[in-house]
Amino acid sequence: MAISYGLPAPCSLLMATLLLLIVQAQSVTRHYNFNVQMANVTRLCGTKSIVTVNGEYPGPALLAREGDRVVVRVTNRVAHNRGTLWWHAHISWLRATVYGAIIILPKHGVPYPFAAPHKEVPVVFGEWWKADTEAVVRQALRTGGAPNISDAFTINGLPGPLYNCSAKDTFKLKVEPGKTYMLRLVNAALNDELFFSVANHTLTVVEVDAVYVKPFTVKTLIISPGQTTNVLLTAKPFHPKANFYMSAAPYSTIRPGTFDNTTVAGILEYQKPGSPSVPSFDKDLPLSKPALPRFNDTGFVTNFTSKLRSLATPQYPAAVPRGPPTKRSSQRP
Ligand SMILES: *[C@@H]1O[C@H](CO)[C@@H](O)[C@H](O)[C@H]1NC(C)=O
Ligand SMILES: *[C@@H]1O[C@H](CO)[C@@H](O)[C@H](O)[C@H]1NC(C)=O
Ligand SMILES: *[C@@H]1O[C@H](CO)[C@@H](O)[C@H](O)[C@H]1NC(C)=O
Ligand SMILES: *[C@@H]1O[C@H](CO)[C@@H](O)[C@H](O)[C@H]1NC(C)=O
Ligand SMILES: *[C@@H]1O[C@H](CO)[C@@H](O)[C@H](O)[C@H]1NC(C)=O
Ligand SMILES: *[C@@H]1O[C@H](CO)[C@@H](O)[C@H](O)[C@H]1NC(C)=O
Ligand SMILES: *[C@@H]1O[C@H](CO)[C@@H](O)[C@H](O)[C@H]1NC(C)=O
Ligand SMILES: [Cu+2]
Repeated sequence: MAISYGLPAPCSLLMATLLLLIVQAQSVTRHYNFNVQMANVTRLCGTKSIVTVNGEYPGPALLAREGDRVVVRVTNRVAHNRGTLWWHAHISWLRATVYGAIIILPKHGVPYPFAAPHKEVPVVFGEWWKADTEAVVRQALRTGGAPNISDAFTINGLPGPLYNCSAKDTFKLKVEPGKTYMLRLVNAALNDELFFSVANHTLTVVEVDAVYVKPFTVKTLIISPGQTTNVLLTAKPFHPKANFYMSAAPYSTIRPGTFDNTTVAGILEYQKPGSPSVPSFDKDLPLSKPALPRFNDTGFVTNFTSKLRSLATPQYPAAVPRGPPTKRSSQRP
């Protein structure tokens, strides 16, 4: 840009360097240490142990000037840190695109409470608007109406073959016959609870929101926005000569037309038998599609959630209140 002022090149370079120095002199790096730790806090005449940062409640303020660099070193000192979680932006609707999985494996030498899967695969559901999402939320704020619904759901950012011009943007889960895969599902959609099913396969739910659950097997599961669910999927023992949709679609009790009622699909593909060193897959096999529940199937959702039980074995204890049994806890052993 300096060149456009007609300055000789070395001079413009010097100016650029000076400018950089000025910018660097003005912006600083601010370091913060966050120790995530328990603390006893007394409020309303009662004391309880809560999770805090640096023992402070609320936690410390992060102060920076626009242009600064902020380095936050987070040390987690509380128990039970493993599992599938996720991170996302919290300004306006940036979380429509600014999100990702956080995967915390158990400590070395600590096994899962189930046979170790052959592979682990993050499967992150999202929502896609063709419009600029900031424009969508601005319009909603201006008019006071509901924001426009999304145009598609995505699996790992990919809308897949059921949407216009998206076949090339399809998530593919490539499996070997007989092997077990752990899918770390994250629902990063902004608003929608989603049904999820893989055609001709079952899913064994083993963890929800980073807490082990008593395993149970379903053809379809439901996952709320913000929730995570780990499932085990065991591939068929032999190549099935078919490919399989893995689909997600919303659950909603509100009027059709007021939510995105589309279906996203990825494809489960089997490695061809007798594979050479480079595995090969056949994308032209017949495709099997799962039958998802009707969008408003509340009975299904109630059934599903009633199956969720903390694992609570001696090796993997759950922090269950140990007080005298209440009516509710005696009804639900
Ligand atoms: C909270 O209080 C309990 C009971 O007095 C004590 O055992 C525990 O160490 C305290 N925790 C912290 C973080 O100070
Ligand atoms: C929201 O949807 C309406 C109706 O389809 C459309 O006219 C409008 O441009 C959309 N708004 C944005 C921000 O995309
Ligand atoms: C998909 O493409 C077809 C053909 O171009 C068009 O008629 C239809 O409106 C498109 N659908 C969406 C949801 O954009
Ligand atoms: C998938 O399941 C459907 C319905 O149960 C069945 O008709 C079909 O044969 C199965 N396909 C494969 C490849 O297993
Ligand atoms: C989605 O809702 C619209 C509006 O109510 C309806 O026309 C369309 O058929 C629905 N699509 C699906 C896949 O349910
Ligand atoms: C689900 O929606 C359909 C069509 O809108 C309606 O006929 C049916 O009664 C609804 N079911 C429930 C359980 O609300
Ligand atoms: C709920 O589960 C029961 C028992 O497993 C089953 O008979 C029933 O059909 C299920 N209802 C729905 C709506 O899925
Ligand atoms: Cu959030």
